[in-house]
Amino acid sequence: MTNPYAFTHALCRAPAPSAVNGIRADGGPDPDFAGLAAEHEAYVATLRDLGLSVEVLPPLDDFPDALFTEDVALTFPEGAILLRPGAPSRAGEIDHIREALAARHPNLLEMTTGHVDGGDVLRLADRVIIGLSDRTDRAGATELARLLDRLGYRAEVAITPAGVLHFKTGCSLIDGKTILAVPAMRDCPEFAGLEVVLTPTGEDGAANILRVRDTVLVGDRWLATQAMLAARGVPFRPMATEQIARIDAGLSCMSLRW
Ligand code: CIR
Repeated sequence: MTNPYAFTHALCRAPAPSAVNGIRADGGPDPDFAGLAAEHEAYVATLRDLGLSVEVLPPLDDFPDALFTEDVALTFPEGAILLRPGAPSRAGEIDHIREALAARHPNLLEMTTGHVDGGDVLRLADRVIIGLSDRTDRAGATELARLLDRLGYRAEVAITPAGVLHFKTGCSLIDGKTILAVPAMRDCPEFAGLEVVLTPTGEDGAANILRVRDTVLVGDRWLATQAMLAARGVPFRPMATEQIARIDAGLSCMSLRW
């Protein structure tokens, strides 16, 4: 059993101006670039304030979604795995992060078949859950489970509900034994043995919190979720996410952590 959020390092990527063209499922309005960049800067500053050593890679204008480094790799103290993102426009991102990862993780493994987005991978204390989704297919999950085994991690494959972009769009760790989940994921069989706390009514968008050491980062407009965390005695920091949410992202997406 290892603590899945005792991070010391993070790898981020600055947003390029093209981030305003990032993928979104509902075809909603573009984010405001200055606002999005400010949200990213505040996020990096917060990770540093929580004690992490954070490196920020240069922006990639050819890849509007490249600021979401979480989707292209998995990082652990024992090594890292380069993934194969499921959106065609994001596939080339891995060629721009391979070198940076290899420099930080000498034990760098690489998927060679199927597709997995890191947003579909939830690390628990004793195992890793891979959620099948529109981005993560069975072949990719099988390949990733094989690579995770080489790093000493057991994997389980779960189903992401239809309409939820990534597995972690709908659930995240509050602590090692407690999951925050949207109601559509309350009966996920892989959560057996864990306490599942549901997002309050109207706050499905809050589910992508990020636990970093003793603190939970949570979207600043999710007041009922914040009240729930406060009632549970969980230290939290409200973060602005309005602009990144316009391109379907939340708080875990903007970093790789180990
Ligand atoms: C995408 O659709 O790929 C980006 N616009 C959002 C990625 C969010 N990443 C994540 O949930 N891990």
